[in-house]
Amino acid sequence: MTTQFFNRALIVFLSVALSATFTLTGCGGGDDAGGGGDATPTKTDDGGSKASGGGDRTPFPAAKATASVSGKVMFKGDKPTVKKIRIQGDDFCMAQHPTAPNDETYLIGDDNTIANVFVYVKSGADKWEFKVPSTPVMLEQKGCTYMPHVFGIMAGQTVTVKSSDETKHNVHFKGKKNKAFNFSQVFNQSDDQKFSREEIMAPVECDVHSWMRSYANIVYHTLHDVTAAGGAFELPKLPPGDYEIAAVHEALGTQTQKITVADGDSKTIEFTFSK
Ligand SMILES: [Cu+2]
Repeated sequence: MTTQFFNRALIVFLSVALSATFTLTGCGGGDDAGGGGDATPTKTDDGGSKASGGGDRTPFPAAKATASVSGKVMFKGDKPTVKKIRIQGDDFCMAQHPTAPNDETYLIGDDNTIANVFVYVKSGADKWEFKVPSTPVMLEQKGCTYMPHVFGIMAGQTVTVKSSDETKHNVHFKGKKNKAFNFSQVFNQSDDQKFSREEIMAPVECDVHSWMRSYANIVYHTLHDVTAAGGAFELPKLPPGDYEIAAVHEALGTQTQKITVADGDSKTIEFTFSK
């Protein structure tokens, strides 16, 4: 009788200990959604070499890119509550916003379309080497807000960070796969930066104004777009082939779709997110 009780107690103890171990492991492993397992950059800058055509890539056949892919990003279900941003601690910023502005996380229209969704070719373009666009992507600080709130850029392309505000900002890139940068800017100051590795929804924040946030989406090609108000996107023209298209929202996650396009095709796809 006593032995039986002891055995049962031992089993209970062991199973509790085991489940505790699993819980802890699960917790640690699941906390890395943004950066994946590759948070620590390796010493060799393979991102740069991949961007400039490492391996056996061939130049992107622009002349064969005749298929267009466009579409819309929609929201389904109960819309999340849009928070108000509390602008405080800076007279200039407060003067720009006599009333509290809306938080930009959820820009969902009355027609349920979602703005600020990054849409890109996730696979199917890996075999090509893309020319880095000579035009920089502009990231402006205006009215103590980053504009745009979400942007796409090719690895190796310049992002010009500029301040149009008569106050001091501190631009802090907090990506996990690219080298961080962190510098202050005054009115009319402009600084160029580059990213070398693919990284999606990597935050750029301001260390002075806690509400300021933008998201950089760095890819190895130019086949990307960000939805504007109205939820519409249009990818640059694609050569015929099979592709996986991804739509990424900063809070709602990622949706993917596989498509096949032929010469001169005009395809429309729709992504639907819910909370
Ligand atoms: Cu700021």
